[in-house]
Formats: sequence, structure tokens, C-alpha cells
Amino acid sequence: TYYNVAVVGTGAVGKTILEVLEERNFPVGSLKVLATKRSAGKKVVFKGEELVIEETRPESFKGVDLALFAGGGASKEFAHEAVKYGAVVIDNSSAFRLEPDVPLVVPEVNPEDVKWHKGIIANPNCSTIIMVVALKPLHDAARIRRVIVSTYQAVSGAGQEAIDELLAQTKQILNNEPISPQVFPYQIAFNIIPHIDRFVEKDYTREEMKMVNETRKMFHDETIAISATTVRIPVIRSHSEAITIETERKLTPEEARELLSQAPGVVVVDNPREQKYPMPIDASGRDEVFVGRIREDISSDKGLCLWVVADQLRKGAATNAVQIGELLIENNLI
Ligand code: 11C
Repeated sequence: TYYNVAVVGTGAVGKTILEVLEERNFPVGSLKVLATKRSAGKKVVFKGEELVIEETRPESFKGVDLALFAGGGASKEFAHEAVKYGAVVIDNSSAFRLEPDVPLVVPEVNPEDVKWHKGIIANPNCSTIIMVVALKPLHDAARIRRVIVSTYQAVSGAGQEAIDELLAQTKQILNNEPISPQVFPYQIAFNIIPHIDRFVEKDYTREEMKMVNETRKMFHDETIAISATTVRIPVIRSHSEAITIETERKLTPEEARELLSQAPGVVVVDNPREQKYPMPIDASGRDEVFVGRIREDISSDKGLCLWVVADQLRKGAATNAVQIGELLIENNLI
């Protein structure tokens, strides 16, 4: 069986969705690429064929079986319209993630939740996806009670313009030219910014609270204590996270390493003697979540520290969305 697919959005995530659909040989019958008026008329290539980007309208979803929304404002405007026309929507924006009747899914973590979808399935935030893939096997084995996480997030998380800003600014600074930040609130080249998305409750940012609320929803456990600090760094691609967990039962680094090396979607890169640990340059272009620096938290009885890196445009967004599509097909849910 083949499916009529629409991809909504042609930025960094939208482009990656097209790449992943092609690479994984997703059973695409027909493909529509939709975007705002600004991009309409431009072309993209899918499986060697040129497709003209169309402006998204409610009627665009007529006959579409599966609509993959890359994120941004289009979701609020068109996701429900797409469902009305009979499409199943996989949405990468934050618009519906915490709605009680919308499953929020990472296939390695809570695949069963796709079964109760009512038309929309949400794809979590990239930093959350990366963290939960690494934490799920540890949670299943020893029950995580607390998580402290600090992120080191690549600029591409903020889209193509953010990549352009980092590259342009780096050149300007090296040439002693003036800079004028547009995407980020401050200079990002040769700097880091401890602020992603807007400030919300208790002086946390929305990005930080996404990591808290989305993780609890997917683990079906509102009692896990989580505190995040999310930071933008001048790396083009792949997010990194320093994570410390406390578990109900003590987990030794050896046991954690063993559990993680068996876990789906995870690659352990952890050999301090040979200076082996995950880094963004190695994770970029890959679909797995890389885990290293696995060690005892020497400040706590039942604590464990990890360093986690993954390509946030792929596993953190596009690949996860396409995997949800595959899960829907396997379960006859489209
Ligand atoms: C970033 N995590 O790296 C953000 C981008 O809720 O899907 C993704 C925002 C979201 O800037």
C-alpha cells in the first residue's frame, strides 16, 4: 500500500523530512510539498523528481492520507483542517503536545500511545526526544525519580536563518566588522546564550519546561522531578546534553552501559581511556542517540551522570516524525 503524503514546511526540518522519507523508502504514493506564500513556486527534489512547492490552504489536504507538519505557525492554522479532510497529522510544532487527547510519541519510548490518536500525533521537542531515548531503558530498569539536565543546543534548532546568522557573524567578527543579531538576542559566534525560547514560569524558559512536561507525559509519570537549563552554543548541528539522574534502585555505570548498549536507537560511545565520547561532529547526519561519559554521580547514593548527543534535525525532529508514520502503518492506523 502507498500513501498520499503532504509535508508542510520547507525549512531545516521540512527539508530533512523529505530526505528521511526518501532514505527510508517510506511508501509514498503521491507527495505534496506545502509552505507559506513566500516559498510557493520554488522547487524541491524528491527521489530525483522536481516538485513545485505549493502554498498551504485548507483544500490542499483533500486526498492526503498523512500530513507531516515540520513545525511553526502552520500547525495551529491547518492541522485541524487536514484532519477534517481525513488526513492523519504528525505535528512537529509545540501547539498540541500537551493536549490530553493528542498522543506525544517517541517510538523507542511509548509506541503504544499512537493507538489512541484522534487525527493528530505530536512529535516532541528535539531536546526532549534526545533525552528520553537515552533515559527510557534506565527508567524501565531502575525507575528514575529525578533528572537534572543542561543542554548545549546547536543553532539549527532555531532554523535555517539561525545557521546563516552564525556563519555570517563568525566571518564578520574575524574581519573586525560590526554585527547585528537578528535571530538570537545576542551575538552567538564565539559566545553561548543561556536562553532558548521565552521566559515563562519561575524564571525557567519554555524550552526548559518542554523538557519537563513532555518527558512526564511520555513516561506517564507526573511525579518525576526534572529541572533543565537550556543553552544555545555556536555549533551548527546536533544537540548535546549533560544529564544527571537519581533512580529508585541504584544503577551502576556498568549496568547502565549494558542497558544502553541493548537499547533501540542508542549507541554507546564511552571509553575515557581512549578519549572516546559522543560529539556533535560525529552525531550529525545520523539517526541514533549517542551516549557516553557514563559514570557514578559522586555527590549522590543513587545518582548517575551521562553525556548524550544526537542530530536534532534527524532523530530530534524529522526521523522521529517519519518513524511515527511507520508505526501508524504497522498498526493499521492511517
Ligand atoms: C531549539 N528545541 O533547539 C528548539 C527548536 O518546540 O519544536 C524546536 C522547538 C519545538 O531551538
